[in-house]
Amino acid sequence: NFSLEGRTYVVMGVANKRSIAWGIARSLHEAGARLVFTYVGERFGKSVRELAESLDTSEGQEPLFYECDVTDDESIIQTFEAIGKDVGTIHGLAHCIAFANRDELKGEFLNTSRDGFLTAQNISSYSLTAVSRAAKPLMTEGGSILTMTYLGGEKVVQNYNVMGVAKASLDANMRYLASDLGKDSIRVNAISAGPIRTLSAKGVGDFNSILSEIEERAPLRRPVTQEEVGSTAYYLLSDLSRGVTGEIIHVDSGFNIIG
Ligand code: 0WD
Repeated sequence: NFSLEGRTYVVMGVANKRSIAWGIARSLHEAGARLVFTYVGERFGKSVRELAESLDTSEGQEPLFYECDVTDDESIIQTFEAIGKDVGTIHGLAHCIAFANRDELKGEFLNTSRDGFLTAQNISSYSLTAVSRAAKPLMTEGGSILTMTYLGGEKVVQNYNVMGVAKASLDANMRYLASDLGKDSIRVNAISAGPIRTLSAKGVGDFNSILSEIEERAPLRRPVTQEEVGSTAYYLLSDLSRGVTGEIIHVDSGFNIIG
């Protein structure tokens, strides 16, 4: 029985209905999970509340909301303390957060500033370490942590630049966390999603040509959807994947195998 009824998952990074985090949230919701959302800033707070209200929730599935800025250690600690007080045990967490300055997601990587480099690493990679540490005490029955990565961390993808280096860091970060947390029955994995048109994707230079290359060259000849990422997230966050940790699963229409 791989239903998520009676289980609670934290979903971080729903900005709007196009967010990958929202695809993951819907998939967990359909499997019966209770959802805890974190957001940054009141604008996204309003948006995630409106979205969550559209979910048809049964008893015990009522969503909860917390503001959490992952650049701030105190904010992370307070958020997870509050979640612990309100729901007790959590069974997993989806980390769907990344940021880089828009002007460094185009042109030559060579021009990346120290500040821009550190910002991308801080929000897009280190946050997984800090959040996992804060979430661990709530995973008293073991758990599953999921992050979102991209091919640009494995291979050079034009314009992805500083974010590619942050994703390479995130991938290693995920593996070291998997190694530390395995003894507590906590698994840590990543989904490497193909390009999906979201708010964050808008910041990447010439995103349209990245998408059209998928249509021309990926084995499935089409981009993936938030729902497809959601299905694999359900697999990784549920006991279906109980023997899997430290893994990156590509949900990318097979694009990563093409040379
Ligand atoms: O093609 C794509 N869209 C892909 C995205 C392909 C492969 C991977 N990904 C990754 C992204 O790099 C990211 O890690 O998936 C994750 C989710 O991204 P998304 O769904 O594409 O983007 P979006 O809907 O914009 O959500 C990212 C959110 C932020 O939205 P904005 O637009 O404000 O950057 O990350 C959150 C925020 O909600 N975020 C933060 N959360 C807490 N503290 C912070 C912060 N300091 N900064 C950004």
